[in-house]
Parts: sequence; C-alpha cells; structure tokens
Amino acid sequence: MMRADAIARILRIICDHETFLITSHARPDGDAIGSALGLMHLIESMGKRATVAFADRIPTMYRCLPGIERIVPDLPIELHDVAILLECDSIERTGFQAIEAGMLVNIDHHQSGRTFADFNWIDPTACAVGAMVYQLAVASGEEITPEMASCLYSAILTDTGAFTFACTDASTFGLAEHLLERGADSTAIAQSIYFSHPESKVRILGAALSNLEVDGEVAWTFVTLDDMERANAIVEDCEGIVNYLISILGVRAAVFLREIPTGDRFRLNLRSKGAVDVAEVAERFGGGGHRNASGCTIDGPLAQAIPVLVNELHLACRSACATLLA
Ligand SMILES: [Mn+2]
Repeated sequence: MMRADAIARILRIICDHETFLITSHARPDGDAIGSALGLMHLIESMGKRATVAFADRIPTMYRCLPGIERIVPDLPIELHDVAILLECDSIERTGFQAIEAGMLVNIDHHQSGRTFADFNWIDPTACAVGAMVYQLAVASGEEITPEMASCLYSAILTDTGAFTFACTDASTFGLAEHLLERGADSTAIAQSIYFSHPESKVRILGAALSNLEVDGEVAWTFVTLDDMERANAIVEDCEGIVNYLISILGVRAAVFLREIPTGDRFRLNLRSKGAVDVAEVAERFGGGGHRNASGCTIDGPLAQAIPVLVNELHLACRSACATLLA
C-alpha cells in the first residue's frame, strides 16, 4: 500500500471513531514514548479522546515530554473504539497480556514488522515511528503544537542516535527543522535525555565496561544481577551501554547481555555497523529489530551462551563481507 493511502486510511479511522488507546513496546524508548504522546496530542486536536498506556516504567529521562503525566501503567477497563500499537510486531510486544478494542491499528518502522492488526502501516524507510506520526499530523491539516513537536522531535532525536545513524538523511534534518520551528524545545530535551543520568546508570556502565571483551570485529559484555545490585541499578540504567561497545574502532558487531531475574536468562542488546545484520541474529533467538540494532532474550549460563553468540556475530560480519563482494 502506498504511503499516502495508508495515511489517508488511518486519518479516516481516527475521524470515524471516538476513543483511542495508544501503546507501544515493553521497555519503552524515546521513539515509543515520543510517538505515542505525539499521536495522543494529534488525536486530541482532532477532537477525539485518547488514552496512552505503557506496561513498563517510563525512564526518567523522558519525564520532560509534554503529556508524560497522562501515561497510565494499566490498560483501562473501558473498551476503546480503536487501539493503536506503535512499533510492535505483536500484541505480546506491548508487555500487556491482551488488548481488547473494536479495531487494532499497527504503525511500525521495523524491518521485522508484522501485519497482525486490522490495519497495518509498516514503513522500514522511516527513521522513527515519530516521523510516521509527523506525516499523519501534516496530512491531517491540524496545527502542529509545541507539545506535539517536542514529543515527535524526541522520538526522532533518540531513534536516529542524535542524527548519527544510517537512516539519517537530509529529510531527517528537514523534519527536525520543521519541529523546532513549531516550538520543539531541543535544548530542554537534550538536557533531559543526555545530561540527567542517575548515578546508578554511570555505575552500572562502569561494571559493564570492566567485563568488556573484544575479539576482532566482535565486542561483548554483560552485567549480572549482582552487578545490578552493587550499582543500585534498575533495568533502564542499562539502556545505551551497548553503544559504547559498538563505538570501538574496528568493531562491527556488539552485544550487551543483562541477567534477568527469571533464573539464568539474559536480555540482549545487539548493535552493528554498516551491512552487518544483527536483526537476523536476534531473530534466530526469537527477537527482532533493525539491521543495526536489535534485541532478544536467551538462556544462560553465560559460559555457554557467549561462545554461541560471538560465533553468530562473527558469521554476521563475514556474511556482510560476502554480500559486498558478490
Ligand atoms: Mn523506533
């Protein structure tokens, strides 16, 4: 389906209904939260009612986003006309058991996106779901308010790695320009997202970096439940640790493993550079994501899991070379 058709369909769905439930994936990131709140502001300016629910805690750094206080941790009992899921490949991905609504809409920009809903708009060329919500806002003819602009700018800022990932192009900066013109407070947002870390976040980073291993093009590290306790860290403090690994010169694939409380299992964040595909690696373990950023969960113990993973990452690096030579 053409992008313009998908946008028209979603705007029609909004016009034809009254109440909307908006949610996104578990362990929400800046795009999940920013695009959900941006969409909430849009739906409300179209004269409709919107509820935003997230199964997991909102990380402190996003507390600056306008409307953040409206997010609820539980699904409302009231049945909504439409539930809109942002960057989820299934209902499960939301972290909620089930989502009941008259209709399900799925908006996603992941390569691994699936058409599980009644209406699906998946655009893997979009740098963020926030950019897709922005297109909806422009097509709706509604005014882009400073609140909406700040939410969508945060989504795009974080999902492009502060405008550094490969998905960033001239149009991304055009988008940022437009959102700043509409009143997005880029300085306050940067201050909140990049310069307001709790001490525990920096301490768990220290623990992770002290476990760092590098083998050629592959880097990996982990934190255990003990490390987490010593640093007084919570899960969101581990966000972004993997980026330090992939920042190493010569490293093309990296994985960060975090032990989860449900007995000898690990949550993985994978990153890669260029043509190296870590979405494929994550998919092999039941996860998903983008070519250069993905995640999954695997069983321990570490001594068994790490060699398997490192081997997969070496293979991913090699097959990226093979593709280039073919
Ligand atoms: Mn995203």
